Amino acid sequence: PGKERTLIVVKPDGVQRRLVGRIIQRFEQRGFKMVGLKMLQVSEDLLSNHYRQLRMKPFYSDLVQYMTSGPVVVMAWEGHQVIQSSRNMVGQTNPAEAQAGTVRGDFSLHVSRNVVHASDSPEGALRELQLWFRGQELLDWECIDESITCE
Ligand code: DAT
Ligand code: MG
Repeated sequence: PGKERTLIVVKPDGVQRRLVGRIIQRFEQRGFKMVGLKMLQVSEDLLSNHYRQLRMKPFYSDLVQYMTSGPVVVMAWEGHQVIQSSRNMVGQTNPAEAQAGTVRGDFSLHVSRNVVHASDSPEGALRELQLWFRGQELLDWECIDESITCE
């Protein structure tokens, strides 16, 4: 079965609060492999594409303002069922409903400042990885523990 890849974004509040290292650590310790990483200031263009299904929501303009308020850290992670597993690791959209042990459940309070983005489906992950990364920014490399963590 093909290995999945997903997009994780540490949002501006996560960067401001110096949570990047702890978020990366959770994905590393789970056994996922980082295949892309960069810091950037998001353009409204990219963001309106990324969140295109939310354009009609009442919170949309606040969401754009927040997401463009400062740098974000964008990551691509690879591994067995990484899309669903990372959604579970990130927790519910509303931090008040997110379980303890999840990123949102451990580090955030309010739905509009929920620290991290994770792709929600194989189609979404593919679309978002292509949107946020150039092909050559995603690396194919072998990690020596792969034959141990996965069959
Ligand atoms: P998720 O980020 O869990 O995939 P989503 O795709 O439904 O959630 O929404 C994208 C982001 O939009 C979410 O992380 C935070 C913001 N958002 C969603 N619902 C909101 C609401 N009711 N009020 C304010 N912001 C909201
Ligand atoms: Mg979403």
